[in-house]
Amino acid sequence: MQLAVDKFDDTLDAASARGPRHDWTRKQALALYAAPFNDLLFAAQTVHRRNFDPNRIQMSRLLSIKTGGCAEDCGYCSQSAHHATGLKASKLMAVEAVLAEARKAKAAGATRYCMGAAWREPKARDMDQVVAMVEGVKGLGLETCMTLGMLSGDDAARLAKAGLDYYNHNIDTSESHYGSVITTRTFQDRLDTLEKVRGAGMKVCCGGILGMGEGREDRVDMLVTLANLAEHPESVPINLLIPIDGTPLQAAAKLDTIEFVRTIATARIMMPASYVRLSAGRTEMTDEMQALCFFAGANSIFAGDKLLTAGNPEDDADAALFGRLGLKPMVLEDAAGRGNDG
Ligand code: SAM
Ligand code: DTB
Ligand code: SF4
Repeated sequence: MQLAVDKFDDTLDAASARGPRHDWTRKQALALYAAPFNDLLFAAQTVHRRNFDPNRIQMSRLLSIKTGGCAEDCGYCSQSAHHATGLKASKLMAVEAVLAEARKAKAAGATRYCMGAAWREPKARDMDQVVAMVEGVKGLGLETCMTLGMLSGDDAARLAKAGLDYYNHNIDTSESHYGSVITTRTFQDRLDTLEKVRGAGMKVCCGGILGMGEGREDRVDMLVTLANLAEHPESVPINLLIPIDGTPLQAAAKLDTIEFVRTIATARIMMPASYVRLSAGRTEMTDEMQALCFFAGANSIFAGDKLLTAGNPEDDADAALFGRLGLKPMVLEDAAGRGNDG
């Protein structure tokens, strides 16, 4: 037993001595992921403390600026036009309406505002409106994030110029599981957009969803792809599938909680300076599960009672949880200079 622990310590020391790594093999990542749970969590918390204040959580707020009717067939999504989910589609919101929501989010303590659209990619005719949203939200003193689907190099450059700090574009799962979840685009399409986002100088928010019928090796492969990008994504959202009636994944088997926590801990170790976000699915998590995730290195959440179309814990519930755990929301000055988010 002791031998296993020593070997694990060696692996970790080797991992951290060379700084953030981009050359993970599946075997190395799987060895971390599958280590005795106490060793894994201790290591993840150690790495976390070297890079962040362990008791501060970054808070983002989400707004769906264009809901439903999406051309893509993502098997988990309420907004795909391919699935009969009963969701009412709506048009792109007016800029002023978005700014009114962003002001409320700021007053409620958010430091980052994330705007999502149910698009395969933005159309040329929508870009002026989207750019005005970025400029307006940025002008309120919030960090800006958007998720609009695939981007051309020109779109990415325009968004960056308007002041968009982050672009969210998830790889969602492993390359080998991808085709069982989405058929209207490829894993490579996602990587191509991520490169354009980087090329335009924006920060990357990229993660995935757990509990979509994938295996442990798929979860590990997803983390290997993220950690082996030329630069680690500054934010790594880890979503727990919210099963939506009418989608192909409506009856997916529930993921073991410990597997979820292992994924968070492994992400923390492999991408030591990234914000690891405990994202969708918190309404189904106990306080104890969320506490374990924070101990494992998650240091960001979506706050507010709505995600894009699905529910999220009420502010009161999060405030009570933070009180029990002695956690504090991060303010923008905390975020500057911590992690790789400087
Ligand atoms: N259309 C854009 C795109 O797909 O990139 C942006 C919006 S999309 C809803 C953003 C992300 O939300 C997805 O990539 C997926 O990871 C996550 N997501 C969507 N539906 C979900 C669900 N039911 N459960 C958990 N995560 C979900
Ligand atoms: C991410 O990884 N999760 C957020 C955000 N990026 C855009 C979205 C979660 C969506 C959950 C399902 C819904 O609200 O429809
Ligand atoms: Fe469209 Fe995004 Fe939903 Fe896929 S996840 S169907 S791209 S809104």
